[in-house]
Amino acid sequence: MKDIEKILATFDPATGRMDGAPLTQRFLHDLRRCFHDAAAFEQAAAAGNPLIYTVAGVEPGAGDGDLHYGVGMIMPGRIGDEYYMTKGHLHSWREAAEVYCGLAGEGVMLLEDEDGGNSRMVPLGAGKVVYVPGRTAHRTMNTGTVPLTYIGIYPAKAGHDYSTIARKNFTSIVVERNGAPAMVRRGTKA
Ligand code: S6P
Ligand code: ZN
Repeated sequence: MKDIEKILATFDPATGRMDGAPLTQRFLHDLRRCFHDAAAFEQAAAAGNPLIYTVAGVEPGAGDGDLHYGVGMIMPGRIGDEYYMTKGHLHSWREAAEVYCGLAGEGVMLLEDEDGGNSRMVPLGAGKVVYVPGRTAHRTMNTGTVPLTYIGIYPAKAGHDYSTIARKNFTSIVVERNGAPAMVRRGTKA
């Protein structure tokens, strides 16, 4: 059996910080070309480089049957009408699915078939579990006023493909409309 350090982890559901786990931090300048409103991005990026999200990652093993997981935290905020969000990715091993459990705060996930033909916005928050099927690009947004925290659990072999998203971005965006999140096609006015 694995050592207790690999079996048990302790995290703070309010902040997403986990004892002893490496923390990836993404700042606004890391998210260039993710947001649809380029002018709003440049204005915000000129004013500063705030922390947008963190992921505390746990990788207990790398075998065929192993799992990895990460506790994510996204700050509340928007660039123009678009909510703070993750870069988003496909898994390098395309068949790899993932389970997200919301811990605190309010948010949504944007799920898109790899061919971009089908987009879906799914709520993520305390009491919500989202199953992300294989071959599905996924990006997470904080639509609330406090940090959104969640845990994502995925096969150790999944890997992360960020380059496909960097090249094509998501077909849809999630924006604030009348105080609520709405999914619209990129490049259209809703
Ligand atoms: C990993 C899982 C999450 C994300 C996290 C940050 O497969 O989906 O832990 O890594 O939500 O998003 P991103 O797109 O920057 O990896
Ligand atoms: Zn993933």
